[in-house]
Amino acid sequence: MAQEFPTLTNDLLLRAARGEQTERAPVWVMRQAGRYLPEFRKTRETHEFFEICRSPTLATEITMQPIRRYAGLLDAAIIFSDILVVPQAMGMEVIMNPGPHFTDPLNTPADIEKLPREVDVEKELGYVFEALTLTRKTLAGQVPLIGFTGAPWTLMMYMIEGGGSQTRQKSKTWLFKYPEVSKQLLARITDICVQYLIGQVNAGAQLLQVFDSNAGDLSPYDFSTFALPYLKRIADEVREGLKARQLPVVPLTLFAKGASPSLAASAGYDTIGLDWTLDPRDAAKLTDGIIDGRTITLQGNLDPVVLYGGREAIEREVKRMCNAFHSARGGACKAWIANLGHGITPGVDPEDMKFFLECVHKYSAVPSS
Ligand code: 1CP
Repeated sequence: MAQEFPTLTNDLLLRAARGEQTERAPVWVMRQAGRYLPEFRKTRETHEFFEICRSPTLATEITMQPIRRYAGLLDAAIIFSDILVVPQAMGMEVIMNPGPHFTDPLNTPADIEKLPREVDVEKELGYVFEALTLTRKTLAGQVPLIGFTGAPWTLMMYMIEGGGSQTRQKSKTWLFKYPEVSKQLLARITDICVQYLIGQVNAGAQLLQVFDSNAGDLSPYDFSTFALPYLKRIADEVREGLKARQLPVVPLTLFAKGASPSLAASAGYDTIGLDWTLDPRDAAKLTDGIIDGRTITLQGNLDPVVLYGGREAIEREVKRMCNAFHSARGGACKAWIANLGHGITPGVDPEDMKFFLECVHKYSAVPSS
């Protein structure tokens, strides 16, 4: 049964995620709690990255930083954590230095045997659940709280490469050389993601996002073989698990960066995230009706680098984005969650981020006449 939390006063995000028409587009930004904020850098001076993730008070504090700074302008909070807490829960050591680094990545298929067969998600990731519950209470219903996980393929890539990588050569080699072992690994990651996401809703998450940030490294065939089945399993099993536990069946978002929108949409999520290489009008045509004839909500998709272009460029490009999403929906503000096409980067001036949010408020509303 769901816990009791303060009533939500701004449900714009949830309405847009359900495909509804909204008075303006809800807006949030991937990595909104991050290094571009001086208050975040200050906290990081004295606290190591995963120490923050593991401390419910610190994680809540960081999650709240952009909500406080941009009060009334942001329409969602996203829990401060990282996708790499899942490999950590599977017994792998990850340090942030300054990017993620695995001390002992998977090198050969035999290394999979070193991973535990069963992972007690409640025990290993209970600190994320505590952070979600504390954040949800601290938000006091101001805006909905987003929970997330990395997608199986993206997590597998990190577990094999041992960190960020340009070519993904090691991890992609596994797909071609050891396809069956790769599928076993992907299935094991999927099992954990499912339990982890259900636990997040139990703890207070009101929408869930799956980050398949490395989807674009795969050909459409390989995406269909090594990413899609697991993404589908996550959507189906999370919904079933939520129903079985009498928890709210919250909206699900898939951000499969670089994947074809029609393939991504076929995974069955309520919302599909778009990067800036996609025209929203094309994406709407490719995704509409793919699942049960319904409208799939789109999220995105301003190029994050626009935020370095100065006020004139930000205003111009936000207007262009709004026009594109409006015309994708026949002139209405409907089934659209405004965001950047990927995470906000560390050099952005927080005042320019504020201006971006103000522009979305101003230009995403469609006059009613
Ligand atoms: O030292 C620091 O403070 C590190 C910067 C940082 C931050 C702020 C990292 C390291 N992770 C995060 C937080 C984070 N990561 C959030 C917080 C919530 C938010 O405000 O959005 C989220 C949702 C993530 C998810 C994440 N981590 C993704 C998926 C999203 C994306 O950007 O594609 C990925 C790929 C990661 C791995 C990761 N963690 C950190 C870095 C620098 C990276 C990317 C490394 C690489 O591939 O080169």
